This record gives sequence, C-alpha cells and structure tokens, in this order.
Amino acid sequence: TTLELIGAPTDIGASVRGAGMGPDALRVADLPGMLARLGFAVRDSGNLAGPATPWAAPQAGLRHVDEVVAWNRSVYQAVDSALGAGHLPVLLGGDHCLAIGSISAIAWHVRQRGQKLRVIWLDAHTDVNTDTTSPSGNIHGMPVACLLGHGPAALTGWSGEQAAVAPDAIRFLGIRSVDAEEKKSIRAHGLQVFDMRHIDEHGMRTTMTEALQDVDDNTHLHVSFDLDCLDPDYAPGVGTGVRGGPTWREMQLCMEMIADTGRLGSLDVVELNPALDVRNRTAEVAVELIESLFGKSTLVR
Ligand code: DIR
Ligand code: MN
Ligand code: MN
Ligand code: MN
Repeated sequence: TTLELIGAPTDIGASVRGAGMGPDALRVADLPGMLARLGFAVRDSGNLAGPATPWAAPQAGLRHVDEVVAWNRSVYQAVDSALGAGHLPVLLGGDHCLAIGSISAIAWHVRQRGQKLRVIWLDAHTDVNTDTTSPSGNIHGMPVACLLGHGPAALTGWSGEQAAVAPDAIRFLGIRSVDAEEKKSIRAHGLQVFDMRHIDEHGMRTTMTEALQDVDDNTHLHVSFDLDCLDPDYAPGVGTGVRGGPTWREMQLCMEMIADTGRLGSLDVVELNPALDVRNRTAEVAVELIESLFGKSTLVR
C-alpha cells in the first residue's frame, strides 16, 4: 500500500490558534521516515493551500464558515484523488473541521466499492454540535453533526448523500467533554460513545473489542484521531486539552487493536498545536501511536 500524506495547515475551525503548524511538526517528528521504515511506500503530497484565518467573531452561530468550506473543498479533492489512485490517505491537520471533507470523500469511495464504512472517532469531545447548538461557533466542534447530515447546508451532503455516515457507523472513544445540547443529539441519534468512565470500568481491551465488533473483510475502517483524546500529561500540544484522558499505554493498545483488524483504510491526524507544545513532544507521541496503528508490534515487526 502507498500511504499518501496530505497536509492541511490551518486552524480555521479551532478555538485557539496554532493548529496550522501541525503538518510540519509531524514531519519534523519524522512521520514519513517512520512509515517508510515500517515498509510502506510513502508519498508526501505536501501542504494544501487555503485562506488565512481572519480570526473573526462567529456569524449566525458559525465562525469562518466560508473559509472552512474552502479548506474542506481542497481536502475533499486531495483525499478523493488519493483514494482514486489506490492510495491510503493520511490527512495531517489542521483542526478537526477538516474531517468533513476527508470523511465525505472516503464515504463516497466506500459506497462506490460496496464496502461498509466504520469510523473510529478518538477525541475528548464528540464534535456533534451544529450552528444552533454550539456554545462557541467553532466548526471543529461540528464535524460529526455535518457528516450525519445536520448543520449548515454549505457543510452537509458532500458525499453525494445527505448523511455521509450513518449514526450506527461511528464509535467514539476517550470522550470526557460533551456540551449540554450535544448530549441530546447523542441520545437522539443513538450514538455509540465509549466515554472515559466506560474505559475506567471495563479497560481499553474490552472497550476496543466492543468498538471493533462486526468489523469484517468488507469494512473500510477510518480513524479520526484528535490528539486531545490523549491525556494532556502525554499530549500537551493541543488547543482544548481536557484532564483525564487515556494514557500513552492505553492509547497504544487502542491503536494495536485497530491494527490487528487489518482493515484500516484512512486516517486523520488533527488538532496538534505546536504553539502550545513542549519541544514537539505531542507530535512525537502522535508518531509513536501512528506507528502502532500501522502495525508496529514489539515481537512481530
Ligand atoms: C466544544 C469544544 N464542544 C465546542 N470542542 C472541541 O466548541 O463545540 N472539539 N474542542 O475538539
Ligand atoms: Mn477534541
Ligand atoms: Mn439524524
Ligand atoms: Mn475533535
């Protein structure tokens, strides 16, 4: 498999500036070299271009919606052409609003291939706000809603269907910060949320066994990895860190169990904020975890 790295250097949907430096911090931490040493062909397509962040106040419940649309169009095109070329796309964000373009393109291809899409959403947050529920107007808190077909028209329906992803095709892990209105949406959609209490009570192993249940030979697994999923002790370089996340070891097991399925088809790495990091530690931790996600193990390879 050829892994295609697609950089999207923007903080257009975030609440704190700095995520635009994420792609280069991941390259400095040698993400491409690590993947090549695992035996993959790696194609780094460089960074996409897009509008600067105006840092304007939200309008009608949305901050920077036109610029978010522009960035996501570029992401959609890049992910679409990577998949069209038979490559496995790795989106280097950038903030989490970019998952709208990324997962919409993936959903289209998965549908064409007659496969089943399963999204693993690794995050402290559920990102299921809309323009009418968001307390902040920041679109990085809205990608799941948009992918479910809710929220602003400009950001829904991109996969060719109103909903790119069905509610029962997503598994959330590491959740510990959900806004009041988001809780209602989670219940209304019946979303499967493995929150930190679930991981505390059952452990990461049981949790991942549950989250990966019924992944089969016809499943395309997409991992959307928001680095604030990790405990901020391990990953300080994020804009909206929340205490009480999985440790480095727990996250390693999560990644290893996803790798064991052999069904990983695409990846987003988002919300890395080098402006808030400590000597690029969070980028290095991300590279270590992605190494496990792509199959590195202590005894096998
Ligand atoms: C919050 C924060 N729920 C919001 N969301 C974040 O603004 O919608 N998502 N930080 O990653
Ligand atoms: Mn988050
Ligand atoms: Mn719905
Ligand atoms: Mn997120």
